[in-house]
Amino acid sequence: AALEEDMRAGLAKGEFELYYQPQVDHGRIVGAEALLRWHHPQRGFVSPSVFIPMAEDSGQILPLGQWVLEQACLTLAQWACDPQLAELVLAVNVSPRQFRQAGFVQQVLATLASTGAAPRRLKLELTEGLLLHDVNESATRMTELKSYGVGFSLDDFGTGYSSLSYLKRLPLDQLKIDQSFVRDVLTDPNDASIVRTIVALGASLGLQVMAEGVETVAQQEFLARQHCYAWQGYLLSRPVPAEPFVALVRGHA
Ligand code: G
Ligand code: G
Ligand code: MN
Ligand code: NA
Repeated sequence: AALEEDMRAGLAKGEFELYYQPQVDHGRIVGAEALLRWHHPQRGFVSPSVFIPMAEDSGQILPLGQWVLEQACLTLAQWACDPQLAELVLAVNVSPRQFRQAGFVQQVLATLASTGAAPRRLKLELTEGLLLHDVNESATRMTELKSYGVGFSLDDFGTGYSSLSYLKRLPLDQLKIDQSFVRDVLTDPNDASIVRTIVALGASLGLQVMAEGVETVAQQEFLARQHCYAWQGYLLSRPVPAEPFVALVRGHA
């Protein structure tokens, strides 16, 4: 409860910050995933794996998620002024409660409009559990946002229900292979099979497949042999604040 109170106050006091982890396709940085960080004045750095579930339970995820969306869109609007950054796509994690709240679509559209961010540069990362809660309602919300150009990625793919019939009913753009499969892809034949299967599934459904948690050149080369050229992971960079991220893009070009 104390930490929940601190979250509410911390948002007002500017203790939260967006970090950016580069996403690569065919060797070029094509965008980033925005990842929330909390610098607590007494506890120091608090991990999102601790405070996001708490925020989801308490409902604090609604203002927090809205803050993330707004920061991400402000960042996109800034990048749009710089030719080296203007084409980057920013992926934002959306929590179940946030996605399901009444008016979510209007909130995203209003945030895009007020910040001047281009909808095409925004990608929302959703999870299977969130989408399957009510597939028809999910499809309706996604289709509306998609008509403006917003993209959709299915995060942590392979860890959820693996009921595949819903995939073709949802206007997704991308599957993200969960990092648990990438971690042992070179040593665990099951994980290697799962990765191959997801890549083939993406190809046959016309979805881009992105691997996450790539830490070694050998993992990246395995993925490339499966014709998976989109990835993110510590091999290139950990999530970093906006300035070093921009420096990384400029240095990488
Ligand atoms: O960097 P990592 O430790 O950043 O993130 C841990 C978990 O927190 C991941 O599951 C990630 O998706 C989640 N997370 C990070 N930032 C956000 C955010 O802005 N919104 C939501 N809903 N989840 C986030
Ligand atoms: O649940 P989601 O996929 O949004 O969370 C992404 C999480 O993965 C974040 O905590 C992020 O910091 C972490 N992450 C990103 N790249 C790597 C990596 O190469 N290795 C590991 N172990 N974690 C990573
Ligand atoms: Mn994610
Ligand atoms: Na993930």
